[in-house]
Amino acid sequence: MKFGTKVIHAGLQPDPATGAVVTPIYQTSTYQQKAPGDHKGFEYSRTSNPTRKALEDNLAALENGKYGLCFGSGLAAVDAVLKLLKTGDEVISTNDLYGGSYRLFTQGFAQLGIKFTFVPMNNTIAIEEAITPNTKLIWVETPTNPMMNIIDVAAVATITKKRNILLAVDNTFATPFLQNPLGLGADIVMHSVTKYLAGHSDVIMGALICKDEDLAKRLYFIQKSSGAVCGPQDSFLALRGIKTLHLRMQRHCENGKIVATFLRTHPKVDKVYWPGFDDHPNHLIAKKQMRNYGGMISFSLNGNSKEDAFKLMSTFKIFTLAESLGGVESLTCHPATMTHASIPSKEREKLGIVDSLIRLSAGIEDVHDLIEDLDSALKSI
Ligand code: P1T
Repeated sequence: MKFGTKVIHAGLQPDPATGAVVTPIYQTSTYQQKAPGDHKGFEYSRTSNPTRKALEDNLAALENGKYGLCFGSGLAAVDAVLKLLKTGDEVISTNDLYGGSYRLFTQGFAQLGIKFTFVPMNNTIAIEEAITPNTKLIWVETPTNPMMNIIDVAAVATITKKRNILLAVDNTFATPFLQNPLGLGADIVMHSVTKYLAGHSDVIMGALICKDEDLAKRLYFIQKSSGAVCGPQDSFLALRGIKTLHLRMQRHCENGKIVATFLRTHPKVDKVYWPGFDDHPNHLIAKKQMRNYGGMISFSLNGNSKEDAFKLMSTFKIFTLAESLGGVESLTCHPATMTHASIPSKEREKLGIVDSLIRLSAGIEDVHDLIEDLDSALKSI
């Protein structure tokens, strides 16, 4: 099955009870048993729920995996991966990543005796040097949030496979429409379903997908034991959103390209970070492992003034100033004060998250309106 068919059909069947073509919202916490242990595969909705199961099977198919698990948020999915570890274990992570993941690592699991080392993941020597006998997990985000660096997943997988280290890839920015990390050698794919997958800025949800049965069993155990699952109504919304993922992603990519190209030629703009540019430092890796370059763009302003950045963002008429990304509507955010505030300012600056850095999520509106919005807001500063 091709991707555009899978989003609509994979893992989904007409409802066995009624023939309903659309997966119903099974708004139930529990299921009748004929005798203790004699049930139809569902016992209690923390463990499994038919609406959530349909979504989990659909996501597993989209990522060319075997097992899908959904959670109450993207961070709950990250949390479940980290619960595979124990005190004394070590994690090597991309140094440029979503601020909430960084906070969970450094202020959550580090307190429990798990050590985190952050390295620029395009430098395989830096990864090799950071590995110790206790390294159990490598955490990759690509494209990275917000600097749009691209990590060569296959190159990192060559390192992890040799040493029996788990490789998890946060595929939120790319989505399975643009890249499939399991095929590049990753063991676990993580998504903030909140973003492009659900796609309409109306759901908070996370997901994990893997191929290995033992790993899936360990993750299912964590999912049901910790209980950070999503509800049936949100599962329904995510399933509905995913049915148009391929169409939306096409438009996000087209609009992203036009927006990035416009910004690059603008005299008030300093740097534009978008992996589709030929001279993006990781463009060749992006070309190799992604099918297109997505709708996320970051840019900084000449003069690097925070006041100008704030003025610009509050002047926009269509780009809404808000956290999050990947919805049909265009959003903008100021990473240093919003999504990446938990990263110490010195670290942020080293990564390029400067005072005037602005992140855009190009939505699927008419691109002429997006360009006009950018143009008139840039004139105001
Ligand atoms: O918000 P939540 O569903 O818990 O997902 C967390 C998360 C994980 N990974 C990446 C790459 C993300 O971008 C996010 C959430 N990011 C934002 C809310 C944001 O505006 O960047």
